[in-house]
Amino acid sequence: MTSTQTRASATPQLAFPPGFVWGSATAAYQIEGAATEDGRGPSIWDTFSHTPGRIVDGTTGDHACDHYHRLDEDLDLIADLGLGAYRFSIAWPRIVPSGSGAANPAGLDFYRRLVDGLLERGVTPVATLYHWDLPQPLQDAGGWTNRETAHHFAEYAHIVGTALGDRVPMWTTLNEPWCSAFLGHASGVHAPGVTDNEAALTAAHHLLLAHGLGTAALRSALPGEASVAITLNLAVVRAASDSAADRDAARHVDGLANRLFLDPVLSGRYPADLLDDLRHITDWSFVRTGDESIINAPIDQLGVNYYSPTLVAAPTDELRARVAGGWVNDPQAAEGPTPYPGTDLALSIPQAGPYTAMNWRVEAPSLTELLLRVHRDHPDLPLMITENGAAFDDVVAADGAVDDLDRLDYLRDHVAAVHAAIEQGVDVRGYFVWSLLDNFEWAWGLSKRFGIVHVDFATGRRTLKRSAHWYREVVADNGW
Ligand code: IFM
Repeated sequence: MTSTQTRASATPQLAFPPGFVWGSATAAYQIEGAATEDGRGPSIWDTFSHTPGRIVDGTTGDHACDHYHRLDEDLDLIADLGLGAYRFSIAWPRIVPSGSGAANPAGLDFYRRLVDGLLERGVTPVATLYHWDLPQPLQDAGGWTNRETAHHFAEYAHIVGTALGDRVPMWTTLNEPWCSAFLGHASGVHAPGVTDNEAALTAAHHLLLAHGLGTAALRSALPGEASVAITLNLAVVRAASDSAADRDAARHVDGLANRLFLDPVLSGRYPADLLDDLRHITDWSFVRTGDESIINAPIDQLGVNYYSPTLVAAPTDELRARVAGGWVNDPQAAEGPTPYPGTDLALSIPQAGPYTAMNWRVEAPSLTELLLRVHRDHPDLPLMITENGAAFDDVVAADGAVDDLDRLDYLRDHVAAVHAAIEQGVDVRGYFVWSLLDNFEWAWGLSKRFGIVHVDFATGRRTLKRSAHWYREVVADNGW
């Protein structure tokens, strides 16, 4: 076996369309470190990670991968992998430390250096404006439950678009607003750690409003040819059985995970069934006349993040008791409220393996299924896989090598699943591995490794894992 063969090496050759974008992705709080340097203000993730008990291994993003100080080294790494594009996020608290008002020139300079460094190396920069690091002063004023936050986001988007618009061709407003809304405000396992279903639904709406207002603000600052997108973590939601109750549970969860975001962004209206499901939680009065049209601002493509399918059932007393007794794949989910408001209608239940180190089921064909579904519902919409990848418990050999065959197989099978969707007519323009580097995996801290590049968090040393060597060949060959 050569260094880049996989256990699935019998897979037939796959050629991707010319111009297919191969990249990798990261996010500011997860890699940058330098949390208090050059005028950066605190974000909700600084507050949350410094709160005892919030992060499984007690770590914070204060240093993470120290990317802020190792920028040139990481840029060389990106170039060495031959990536066509690199997706990074911009830390709002570096640009506007108090959340609103004047920009911090040192913060803009950092991203100028990053973008210029990519361009010099022939790599296309893909910028995400919001990957969860809300400036703490905005949280102190209500965060995403306060409508004003959406307007502040648009001001920030305009600042960044004006500063970097001449050199960044692809933009994403929000990364995974489902997580910000529901992990942040319903289950509370993410910052700001709120557990209030009405707050979660309010936050979801204001995040979507921020996307709409931010898209308009960006477009007013960007050259006409720049592409603007939103990235959603879409779900393949399956009913645990064919019973009417389980199918209804799956409808409800599909509404919260997918349609609550897809429908207003792409069609300008919230899904009626979901509005009805949740009237016992909220009267939706925070949705004002005209908001859905703002959210429906035209986008050039949709970013899709995908990891694993979801299985749901209507709760029975027996099921509730089993879940309360810890019968879940995700230990975090066992301990607190669910991220799905209205789960008197549905429960997320364990699935058969194989699993990643996150206990997420590995099932690559579900990505094809998801892409076909989005294409069926929105046939003219170009798609980009803005994240896909897996955490595994990597072993570093005595010579420093990381032979991460599980990750390599996961990536290979999911890239093949993207190819299968393209063959069936889905317009998928690119694929970004999550993640370039092992990094700060939110509530899991530094304990879960998603990188194709190993990071020794004590020394900062970067080592290409076997999956990175494999990916470099895939990028060079536009497939295999
Ligand atoms: O690490 C996260 C990323 O920040 C957002 N998408 C999912 C990844 C893995 O959990």
